[in-house]
Amino acid sequence: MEMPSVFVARKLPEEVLKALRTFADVEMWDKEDEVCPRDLLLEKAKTSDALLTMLSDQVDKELLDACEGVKVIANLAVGYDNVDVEYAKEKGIIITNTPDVLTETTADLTFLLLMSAARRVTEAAAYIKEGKWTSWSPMLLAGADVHHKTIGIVGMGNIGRAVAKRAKGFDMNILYHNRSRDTEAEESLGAEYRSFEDLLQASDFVVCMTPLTSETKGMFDAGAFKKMKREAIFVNTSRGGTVVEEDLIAALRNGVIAGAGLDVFENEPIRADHPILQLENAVALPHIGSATRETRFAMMACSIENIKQVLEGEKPLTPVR
Ligand code: 8YV
Repeated sequence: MEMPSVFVARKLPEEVLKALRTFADVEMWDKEDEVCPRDLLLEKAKTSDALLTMLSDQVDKELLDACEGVKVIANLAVGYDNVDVEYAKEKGIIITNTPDVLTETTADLTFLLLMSAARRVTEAAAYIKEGKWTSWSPMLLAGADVHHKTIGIVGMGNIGRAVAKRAKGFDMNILYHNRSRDTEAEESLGAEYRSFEDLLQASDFVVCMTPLTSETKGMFDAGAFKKMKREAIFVNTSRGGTVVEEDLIAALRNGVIAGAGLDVFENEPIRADHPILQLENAVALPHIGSATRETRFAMMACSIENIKQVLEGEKPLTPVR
């Protein structure tokens, strides 16, 4: 019997492909560092039964219209702001994502960025590497304490809650803002609900954990940074589009806020001449929130299981509703 065809838009490790090949004919864009060319993705959409896409692939109307026999598109990420979910629904194409498996890993990196910005880790690492460490002095590379400070989490989903759990371990005062109240986080973590403005004003660390939607796009703008404390550190591991990057750069440059830890940017990837990389008070990483071996394998396994379930006529594990 002929096996269904699956097109994978980025090179996957061989052991993962093996699982996919047990139930499908697999074709794959196999250049490690290059996004799958749009024309190829459009062409494969015509002939495949399933697609495995990345955040960098636009699953928009054009792509969905090109799908002739595609039953499922498994997006290798928890976020799906690259997907026109409503239009996929209209076309009867199932979209899946990879929630849960990356929650703790992304929360770890969020905390790492928060602490790196607070304790000026990248500056300090560069300082020692450049041979500048000639003596000890009382205020050399003095940063800010994290413990007992106030963290404000904007977006209390699974990852937000996992960040709050870590903050509790540091005896932090936890504030959050969300579309709806999270009574569980309030009871178990002592998190306090605040309006967006109140949270900005009261937090030492403002952490953006909200998905990118039409409501959250650009919510961290000049006005928001102005409301924050001058000592505040802004951390973003969700989506760069929630921030007006120009305003963030100006706020960091002009001392409106003290620092930032960023894993995501408005237009990724950013290049070495990006203004954010010229700032000493910003720690920047190349969107590696979920990038551990364990978690990336779990995300790939989740996507493959979703594809398998749908192609076998079953319900997917983690559909985007
Ligand atoms: C991934 C992410 O690193 O899951 C998401 O939404 O942003 C990250 O986990 C990335 O999206 C991989 O495609």
